[in-house]
Amino acid sequence: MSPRVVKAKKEKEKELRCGFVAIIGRPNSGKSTLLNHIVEEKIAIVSPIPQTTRTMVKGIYTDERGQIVFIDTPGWHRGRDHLDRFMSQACLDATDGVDCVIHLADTSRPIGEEEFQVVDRLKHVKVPIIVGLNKIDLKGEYMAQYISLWEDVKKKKVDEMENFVLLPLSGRDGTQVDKLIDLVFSFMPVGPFFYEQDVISDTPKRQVVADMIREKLFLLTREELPHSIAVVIDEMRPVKGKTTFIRATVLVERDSQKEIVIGAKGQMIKQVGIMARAELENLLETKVFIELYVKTSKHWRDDPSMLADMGYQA
Ligand SMILES: Nc1nc2c(ncn2[C@@H]2O[C@H](COP(=O)(O)OP(=O)(O)OP(=O)(O)O)[C@@H](O)[C@H]2O)c(=O)[nH]1
Ligand SMILES: [Mg+2]
Repeated sequence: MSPRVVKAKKEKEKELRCGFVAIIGRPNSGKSTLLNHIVEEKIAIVSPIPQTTRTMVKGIYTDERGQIVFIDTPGWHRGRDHLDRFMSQACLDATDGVDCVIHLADTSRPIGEEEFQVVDRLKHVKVPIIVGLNKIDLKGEYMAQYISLWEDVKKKKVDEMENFVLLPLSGRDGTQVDKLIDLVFSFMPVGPFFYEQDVISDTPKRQVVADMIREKLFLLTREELPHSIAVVIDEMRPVKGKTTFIRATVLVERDSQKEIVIGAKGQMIKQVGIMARAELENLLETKVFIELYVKTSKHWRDDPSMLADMGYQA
């Protein structure tokens, strides 16, 4: 690069605002949906079942103003096993070293114990906090509760708080998401890009594939079953350049759950494969062939080495 180009690049970088923002909230508040809307692609799985996201997922937004790395986190909840602890830790770790935090609240539901815990954890955060009053398309019946909760914790009225903004929005239909991005940019420091401009995520492909299959299992199975499910990718390879062959094992905790996941005459697992394939073909831009196996593994949620194999490790 010539000295002139280097100088021009440095001048440009002086104007760019680039930084990290963590999206924190209790399970099901819409964090992953918001992330997908921001990057305009489905990079994080979404389901109506709480505790869908199990790892941090980065979504990178770039425009002429700079670059924001949004970090989607597992919903904050207390649990007893290794996986629960890993998920809560991932949520807390995400607030380290970021330039801003978005506390995403579901205004269609009253505040609960988990919300108190989230706010209690965030009250000492030094960086600016944006409270995203989410799901405003559902009319935001409980919005006032979230505002009072923060006022009680900070012992101040909202308009007296510094570095603190409330923003009603909908991550699903996009209401005020542009405004959210504007606000986040206003809190980003000046500096160069962290990622190439066309990168929107850095999640490894195997993790994305495992998550997509797990999402279909979450959508098709009911109640407590999803929390007993994990997906391990045993093999993933290109075949003749045009097809991706994927062999994966679905782990469940009990034999009775294995029967449900397989379904009568294998119908359930077949449906999971069909739905996952359609989405993965889009994502991988190849044809996809999936082989799914179901296995009982009683204590996978509490087995550190199995969790590490699945990418659930610190
Ligand atoms: N009406 C409405 N529903 C939404 C909105 N955002 C998310 N949802 C729904 O809320 C449910 C949970 O969404 P997720 O994006 O998976 O929530 P999450 O906070 O990532 O959940 P965890 O990963 O479990 O912590 C899904 O059924 C979404 O379709 C919204 O703005 N409006
Ligand atoms: Mg999520």
